[in-house]
Amino acid sequence: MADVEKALDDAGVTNPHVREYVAYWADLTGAERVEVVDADDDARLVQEALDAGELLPAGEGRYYSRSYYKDTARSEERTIVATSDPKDKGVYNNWRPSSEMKPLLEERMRGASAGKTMYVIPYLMAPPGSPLAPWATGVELTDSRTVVLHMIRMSRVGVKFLENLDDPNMFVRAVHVTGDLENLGQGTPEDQRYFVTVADERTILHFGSSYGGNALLGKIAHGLRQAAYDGWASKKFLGEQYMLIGIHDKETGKDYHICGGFPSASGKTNLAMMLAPDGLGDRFHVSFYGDDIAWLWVDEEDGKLYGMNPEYGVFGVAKDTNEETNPTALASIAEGTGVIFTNVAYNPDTQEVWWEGKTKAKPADVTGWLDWKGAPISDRTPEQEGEPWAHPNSRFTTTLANVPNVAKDYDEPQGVPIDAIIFGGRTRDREPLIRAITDLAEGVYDGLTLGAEATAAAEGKEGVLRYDPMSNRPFMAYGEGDYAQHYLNVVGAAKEQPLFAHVNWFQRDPEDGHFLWHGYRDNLRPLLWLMQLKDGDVKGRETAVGIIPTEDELNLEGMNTKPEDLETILKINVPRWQQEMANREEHLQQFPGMPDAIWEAHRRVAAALEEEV
Ligand code: SPV
Ligand code: MN
Repeated sequence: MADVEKALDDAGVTNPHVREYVAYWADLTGAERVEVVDADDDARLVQEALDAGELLPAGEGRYYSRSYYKDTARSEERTIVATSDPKDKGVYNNWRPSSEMKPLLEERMRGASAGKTMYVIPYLMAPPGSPLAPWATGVELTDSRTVVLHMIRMSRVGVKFLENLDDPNMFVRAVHVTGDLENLGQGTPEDQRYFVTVADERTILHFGSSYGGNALLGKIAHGLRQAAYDGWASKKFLGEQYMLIGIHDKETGKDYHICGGFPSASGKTNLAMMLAPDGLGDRFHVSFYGDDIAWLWVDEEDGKLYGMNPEYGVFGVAKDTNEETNPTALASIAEGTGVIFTNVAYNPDTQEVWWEGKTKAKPADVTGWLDWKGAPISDRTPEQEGEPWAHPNSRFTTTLANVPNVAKDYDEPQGVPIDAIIFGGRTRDREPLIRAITDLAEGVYDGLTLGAEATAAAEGKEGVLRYDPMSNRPFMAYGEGDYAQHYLNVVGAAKEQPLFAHVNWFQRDPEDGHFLWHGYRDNLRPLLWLMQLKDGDVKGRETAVGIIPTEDELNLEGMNTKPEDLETILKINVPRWQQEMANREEHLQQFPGMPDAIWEAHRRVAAALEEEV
């Protein structure tokens, strides 16, 4: 058995609650060794992982890992929020009583780390000194070294984050046990996996996966589900799946900060890492704070709404990342960055990696290339020709500091004042390029009715949205009605209200299907308009669903958009919107206790649309 006391003593862990927690799980999981890790251990752990074949070299200071082929994504069906209060049950949180789930997880985890090392990862999901740090402290226990290496990139890791806690018992207990991946029946009726957040006990128990979102417990389970619950229980903050950027106007000296939620595959990471388009780069600088999570709160002293990214790195989708879509992401995974690639294609002879969309064409010479499962491309039969080389959910994991335009103050404890909260899906019609919303309840209503278009991948009827409220559908921790009220309360407490806006980069021509807006770096243009609106420098045009820019208000310098395309994306198709309103009503009706303010906002928008006919 592991000598837990010695491992904790050697690492200088004095907190008795942490010691007791580690000892309990070391005993239950049957781990052979216990090792407390610190970010400073990275180089040694990388070398150990290379020696063990868990990582493979992908050029200087770049690494490659492959996960078990049935373990490549988050599993929403197996993810559960458990508490002792049935009132916490929501539509999306898969609520179950904690009295049922805890014994079940303990049973799965008992003895499951036999022969393995249990790593103890003290972490902080916040810049050090943040007013939200008490909710950001956690200790992940994992039996996977690859998970440790990812956690070191994605969160701040070290024993020092456990020192001087106001309440020494206030840290998230996050237990990850990989399990026997080849015998877990992933995706079958006998699925053995469980990913449980026992939210009212601040305990996370994840069994049966070593893939990112299931295993990096600081990120999704703590950073989103637990944080959402804690923010509500404490009445102090929101934990949202938002990107966060800064815009600096060199002419006026002003700084703006915008955060926002986008359902998967709506370009959130590309937006977060965008640079100003060539024509505007002399005047505006865009800086990167985060691509996936923001915690928002109101400072009681100055009454401003603040936001910060609790993460320390980026766990980005590799597919389609290239010089046009995301040049800063490419720079952040260059040689020497310590990046870890997962499930992309790999060439052990040349140590190169490749994914669909990295370059227009696949590498012409297939010699040495292996697909994400490790099978040689040269062995493919003609029928396998069309199969992707990389898994569609293959990833790169790199620290924020590697992103060339990372904000200078990304690590500062005070966070940044939030000027606007934006939502955006991928919608082929109806949604204009941008519509600004000045009313809080209408903004929250807009977020609650956010969705992504049904595609072949996510089944549904074409043109009908798969609603993803606030892009939080997989991370909802408590009832949606309570969530809406809490959102109204937190943001409503700000002295200066942020603007809300809905954006859409994906409208298509109904005839030939071409995108009506170029997107990528040009997405800065509507955001600049939004900031001008905030400053009172433009007025826009009022519509039933918000304020939209007039054509001459948008700065299109250096861009050649066809006038007819521009006209389409700056207009409201009222009959199409009225159709959508009926779907929204049905969507909102499933949530008990939705605040009156949200229903009133819905009715106001519906009535305004009637008037616009
Ligand atoms: C997401 O799926 O939204 C992610 C990646 O950000 S994961 O950590 O896998 O959840
Ligand atoms: Mn995400």
